[in-house]
Amino acid sequence: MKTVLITGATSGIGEACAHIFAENGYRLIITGRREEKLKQLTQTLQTQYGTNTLPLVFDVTNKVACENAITKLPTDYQQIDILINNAGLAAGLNPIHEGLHSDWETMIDTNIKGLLYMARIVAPMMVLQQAGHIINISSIAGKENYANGNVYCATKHAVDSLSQTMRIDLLQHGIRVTNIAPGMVETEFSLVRYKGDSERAKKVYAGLTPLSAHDVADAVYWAASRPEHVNISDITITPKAQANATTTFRK
Ligand code: NDP
Ligand code: 8X3
Repeated sequence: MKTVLITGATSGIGEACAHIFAENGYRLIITGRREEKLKQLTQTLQTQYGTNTLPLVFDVTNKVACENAITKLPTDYQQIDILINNAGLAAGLNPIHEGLHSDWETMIDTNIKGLLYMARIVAPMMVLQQAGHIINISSIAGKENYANGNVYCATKHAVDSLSQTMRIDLLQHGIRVTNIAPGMVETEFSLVRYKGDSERAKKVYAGLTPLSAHDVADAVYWAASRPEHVNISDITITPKAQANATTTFRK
């Protein structure tokens, strides 16, 4: 049985990935900061699919917490076959001259440093195995830029770049690296970006059908389930109503 570690599984894309991998017979390590949500998901996965799930509560911005969680895994969970670096967020949407330092730090610490901490802990385990798959959830904001997206876009460009360089560094160790770049996905993302303003969050998706978290999880699972000799480098996935980061068709 293969093991997948999913960061940020308490909602959205990470939670949908947990379902699809559980449904397909994987053993799961799910992480996030919200303990209650992780507990509930563990229970649901057990009930729906009979999945062995290890919930780990930690903040990916805390390097020591990441290390403590992953270096003390129970024996059954020590061989990680797939790491899905999904935990991430946007905080605020301000022009650069009005940006909040605290928002910038949160995004840089989570989207770049958190992803790096996890890769730095898990990649050596995969190197020992001479096998593994790292799937980084970047964004269309890692391919293009949009007004007021400044630091969020920069963090996702960093993820895109790291996916490319990880692929080079890990090539000789038989480790696959995939970058996933979704467009608009209706999750808690906009609610988090707008700090709980649900009306503003809802407007992001008004007049179009956004991707669901499941749509993205489906692409993640497809990349993970290709034959061993195949590496899917990069997937950009948008709703039909979104042509690029800034062009949408709304009815
Ligand atoms: P959600 O807000 O629904 O989920 C984000 C997840 O990340 C949560 O499980 C949250 O868990 C976790 N997370 C955030 N910060 C931390 C942290 N410091 N430590 C641990 N976990 C953390 O959003 P999405 O599912 O949409 O986002 C998932 C990824 O997809 C992100 O990287 C996002 O940038 C990316 N993305 C999203 C798009 C969208 O339109 N929704 C489009 C393109 C990319 P908890 O709060 O419990 O810690
Ligand atoms: C989330 C999608 O377009 O808001 O990464 O940046 S977008």
